[in-house]
Amino acid sequence: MSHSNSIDKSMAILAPIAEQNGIDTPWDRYEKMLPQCGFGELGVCCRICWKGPCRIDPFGNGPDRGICGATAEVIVARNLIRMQAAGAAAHSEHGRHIALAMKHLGEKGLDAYAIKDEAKLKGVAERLGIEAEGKTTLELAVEVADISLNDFMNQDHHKECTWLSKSLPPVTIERLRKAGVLPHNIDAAVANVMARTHVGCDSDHVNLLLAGIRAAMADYTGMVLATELSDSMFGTPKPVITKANLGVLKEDAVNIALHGHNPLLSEVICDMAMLLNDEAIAAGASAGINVVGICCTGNEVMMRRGVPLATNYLSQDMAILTGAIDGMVVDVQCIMPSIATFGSCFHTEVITTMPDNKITGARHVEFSEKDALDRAREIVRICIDAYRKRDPHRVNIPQQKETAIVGFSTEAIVEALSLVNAEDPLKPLIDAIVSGDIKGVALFAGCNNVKIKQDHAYMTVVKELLARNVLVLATGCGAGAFAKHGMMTQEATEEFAGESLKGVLTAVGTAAGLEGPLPPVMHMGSCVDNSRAVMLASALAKALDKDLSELPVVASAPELMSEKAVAIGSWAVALGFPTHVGIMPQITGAPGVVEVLTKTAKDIFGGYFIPETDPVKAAETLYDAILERRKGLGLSV
Ligand code: MSK
Repeated sequence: MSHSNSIDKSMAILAPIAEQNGIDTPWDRYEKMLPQCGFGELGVCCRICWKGPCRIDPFGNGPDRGICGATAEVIVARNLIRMQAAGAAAHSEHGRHIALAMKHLGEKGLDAYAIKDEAKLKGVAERLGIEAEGKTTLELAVEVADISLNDFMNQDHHKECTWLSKSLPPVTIERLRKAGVLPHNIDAAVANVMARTHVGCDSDHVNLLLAGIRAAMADYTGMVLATELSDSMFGTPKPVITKANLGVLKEDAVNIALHGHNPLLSEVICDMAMLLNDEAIAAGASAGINVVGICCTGNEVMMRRGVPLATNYLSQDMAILTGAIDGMVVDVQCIMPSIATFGSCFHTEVITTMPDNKITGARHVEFSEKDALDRAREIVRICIDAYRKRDPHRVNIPQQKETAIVGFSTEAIVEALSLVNAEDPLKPLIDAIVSGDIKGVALFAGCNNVKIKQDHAYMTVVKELLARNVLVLATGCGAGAFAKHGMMTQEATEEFAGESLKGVLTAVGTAAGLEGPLPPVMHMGSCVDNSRAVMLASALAKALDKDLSELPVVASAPELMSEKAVAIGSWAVALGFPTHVGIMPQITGAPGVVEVLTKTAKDIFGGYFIPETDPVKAAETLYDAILERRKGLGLSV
C-alpha cells in the first residue's frame, strides 16, 4: 500500500493516487530497502578497489582491517571525504557554468542573457580588485568571469582561490591558512581527494579529513562565485511575496515545473513562458502558463521573480501525481530518476536539458546558452502540447498553499537595516545581538531525507530557536519546507518569535514599509546561496573585528541527505560554526573520525559537528553553543 511520511498534508492526499496507479512513493521505495546495510550506515564498507568490498566488524568479532590493511578510521574517512569532494564538484560545476556563460556573454553576446544588475557587477568587480573606470559593463563581466574561472585553473599552490579572500574576514582566512585547508584551485582540491583516496594512498584519517575540509572550502568557493555572478546576470533578490506548496498548481493553466539548480535554464524558460502565454490560452488553458519551482531552481526563480514554489526535494515525484503538471523541466542535481516513471503514468513531459544529466525514459532537449531561446521555445511548446493531452478527470491538486515573503539577499537585508540606520546599516543588527534582543543567528540548510518525517525536524528546531530569540536564515529545501509551512509570513513572527526578536523584526519591517514585522525565517535562496549567509556573517565579523568562529552563529541541516549538504556542513564547521546534522552521519564505525569531527575540530576551527536526531535536543544544543559564543564575547546570556 502506498503511503507517505510527511507533515506536508498534500502528501497524504497524493499517496493513494500512487497506489491507484501502481507506483511506489519515495517512502515505499525506502521501506523496500529496509533493513539498510548496517556496515554502510556505519561507514565501514570499503568499495574503492576490486579486492573488496571489505567491511569492518563493528562488534570486534570479525575483520578489523580491510584486505589491504585499511582500518575503520581510514575507510570511514575516505568514504566521507569522497562525499565532500563530490559535493564540491557539483556546486563548483554549477559555478563554472555560470562563469563561462558570463564570459561568453561579455565576449560574444548571448541573445537570452544580459547583465541585469550592473550595480552588483560593479560591486563584485571592485571587490575582486578590478579597475572599472573606462570599461563597459560587458568588459567588466569578462574580467569578473576570468578571475572567477582562474579559481579553477591556478596552479600556484601558494596563491589561494581569489574568491576566498574576497569574501571571508582576514582573520578567518589566516586561521584557515594555518590549518592548511585553503584551496588554490577548486578542481585540484576535488582531484586531490580522489587521488589520495585511491587504494594504497593516504592512510591517516586526520590527514584525510583535512583534505576533505579543503575540498569543502573549494565547495564554498564555487558556491560564492555562483551566487555573486548569478546575481549580476539575473538580478540580486529583493523581498517578494509569493506562495508555496502544491496548491500553487492551477487547473486551468499549463503548469510547468522547473526543477534542479542552475538559473541559466530556468530564467530563460520563465521569459519564454511569458512570450508564449497566448499559445497556451489558444490551447485551451484559460489561465495561460503557470510556472512553478521545485528544489533549488524553485528557490532561484522564487526569490528573483516571485515564481511560486510547488514543493521541496522529497516530494518532487509526488507532484506529478496531481495530474496537473504538464512539463517538468530539469537541469542538474537532486533530480530523482523516479520522475520519469511518474511522468509516464500521466501525460507529464519530463524533460532533461543538460548533456551530463539525462534520465532514461525522459525526453531530452539539449540546452545551451548559445541557443537558449530556441531550446526554451521548444521546451515550452512541448509542455503546451502535453497540456492538450491532460486528462481532467485525473487532476487532483491539493489545496495546501501558504504565503511566503522571500528574497532576502544580503543586500536586501542590509538595505532594510539601512532604513533604520542609514549611516551604519549593520549597527541595528549588531546592537540587537549585543543587547541580547537577538541571541544569535542560525542558518538552516539542506534537504529532506526519507529516514525521517518530511519537514518535521525543520519545523521543530526552528520553532525552538525562534522562541529563544534566535534570528533564522534559510536556504535550499530547508527554505522550501519553511515556505510550505507558513514560516515566511508576518503572522509566523507573531506566533513563533520570542518577544525581543519580534521587537527587532517589527522595527525593521515597519521601517521597510511592511506595516509589520519581517518574517521570522529569512529566505536567502538556493543551496549555492548559503554563501549569502556567510557574506552577512562576514560583514558582521568584519564590523566587530572578530573571526567568524567567535560569532554567535550556528548552522543546522536537520534533514540532510546529499553530498552537497555534507560539503556545506563541512565548510560551515571550518568557518567556525557549530553545525547540527539531524541524520546520523555514516561515520560512527570509526570513533577516531567521530572524535575529530565533533571535538578536535572545535580546537582547530572553532566549529564542530553536532550529530543529533532528536530535533528538540538539537535546538537546545545549538542554543547552548550560541550562549557559549556570547559568553566568549563578553555578552549577556
Ligand atoms: S536541492 S542538495 S535536496 S537542499 Fe539544492 Fe534541496 Fe539538498 Fe538538493
